[in-house]
Amino acid sequence: MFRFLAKTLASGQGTFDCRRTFPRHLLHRITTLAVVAVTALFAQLLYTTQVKAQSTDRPNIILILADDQGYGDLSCHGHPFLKTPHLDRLHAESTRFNDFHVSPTCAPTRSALMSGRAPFKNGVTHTILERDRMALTSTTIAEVLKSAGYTTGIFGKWHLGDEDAYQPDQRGFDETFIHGAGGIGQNFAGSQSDAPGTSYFNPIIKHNGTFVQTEGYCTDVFFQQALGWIRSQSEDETKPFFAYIPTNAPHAPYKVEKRYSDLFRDHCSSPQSEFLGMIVNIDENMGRLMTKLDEWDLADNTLLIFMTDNGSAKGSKIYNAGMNGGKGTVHEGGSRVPLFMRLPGLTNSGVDIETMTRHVDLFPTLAEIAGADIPDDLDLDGRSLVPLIKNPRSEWEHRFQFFHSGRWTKAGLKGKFGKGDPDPDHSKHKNYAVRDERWRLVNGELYDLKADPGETTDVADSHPEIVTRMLTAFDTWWDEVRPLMVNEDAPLDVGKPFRDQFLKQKEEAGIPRWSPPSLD
Ligand SMILES: [Ca+2]
Repeated sequence: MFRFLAKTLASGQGTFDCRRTFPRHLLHRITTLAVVAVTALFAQLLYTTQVKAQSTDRPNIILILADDQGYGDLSCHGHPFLKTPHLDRLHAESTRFNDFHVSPTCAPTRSALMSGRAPFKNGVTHTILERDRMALTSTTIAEVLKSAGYTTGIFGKWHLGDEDAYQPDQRGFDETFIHGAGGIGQNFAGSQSDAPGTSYFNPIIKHNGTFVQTEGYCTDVFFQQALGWIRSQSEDETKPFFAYIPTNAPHAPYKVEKRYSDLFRDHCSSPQSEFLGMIVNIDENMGRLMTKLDEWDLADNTLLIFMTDNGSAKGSKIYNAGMNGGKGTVHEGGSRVPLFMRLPGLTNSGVDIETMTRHVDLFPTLAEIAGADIPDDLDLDGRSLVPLIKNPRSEWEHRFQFFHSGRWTKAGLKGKFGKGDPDPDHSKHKNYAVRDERWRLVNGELYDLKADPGETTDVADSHPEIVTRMLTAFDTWWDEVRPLMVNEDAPLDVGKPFRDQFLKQKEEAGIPRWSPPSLD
């Protein structure tokens, strides 16, 4: 019926014939029916478009951040014997940022990711000694996403301050399931000290302010909890979620079930075999996550991101994808890490973006994808990656990126962290780097990455004008960040919140067992 009417309307000849053959009242009736049908068709089309727009306007966001896994620690990046089939699948289905850089160590990268600003501007100049605390004036991406209606959760490592005011529940996260800084079971001068007796197996976790005794391997526990939360959030289709899953693995100490490290018995010795085994376990959890997203019909409306927080801690000497340096260094291998992004309808499978990008870019990127307004007074350091995602060859204005390992001495402290010169300005030209699309200036040495990606030959003497331009930009940057290092003189006698709260709860109420959410 509808096809006939559409055909009749579309054909001038048909309409003319109708006028000649059909009585007027019948012709009028057919025309009315046709108008109603076409209107209904347009309404249906409009509705379909609106539904589709709604589902991609505010996609769910899942951000996986592995700890200390480098660019080379993946089979899709050419590793000679490590197999990561699930991350390889995500790599194949993603837009890949192949020249993506973070900071040389942990807390600095996390602060940049959360705030969209250079780590030093958040006061984060170290991973310990209260210098991991992200300034309370910083606004987090979780807060911005919440303003756009997102529900937010963190599952794993926060490492931006253990004191209550610095904890993620005060920084925009609705659901928190975390261990203490810097890593599971760690203990340093200052507030850092995880719950006593915790470990990579059966870790004690602070879940929304209450300590629970979990059962299982740390990475498995974080993914299990995150997946349960994702599933419960997905029941409300009107409210998108942001799940941040920063794993503690494969950070030291290198503890993992023997069946994982045994995979590498013929290739390398301990602790490299455990390190790679921890990555295999992460890969399995990535597989479980992607399977569940498919099963729960969430994959099409979820931005899935995988990245890591610094260069490889234990893998760079086995395979480093041709780069120089690993975790903690300001060479390429210290900061260049994987970044895979998958959101059907926005990203495309197997697309490579070679433009240099940075951790601070993710804040404006996620805000744009989520349709969240960034407050006017936020002075962000990054740029949205959306134009590059839409067109990998889009115009991209030249910019310098700056790297500094920080970690200078704490004045008055006994032991190795108190030895040396505590003045940050005296460390300005130690362990720094400046990058643009072609060059990397590393502690005064200049490398032409186009010709020499492995940074083997210093060409500073041949290009003094490039060195001068990069050093001038670095001076300007240092002058900008230096006044914002608010944690330099932070007192260390502030108690140990994780330890103290755990002991208090144990005494008063006991430590309940964790109830793993069912995923079936
Ligand atoms: Ca790390």
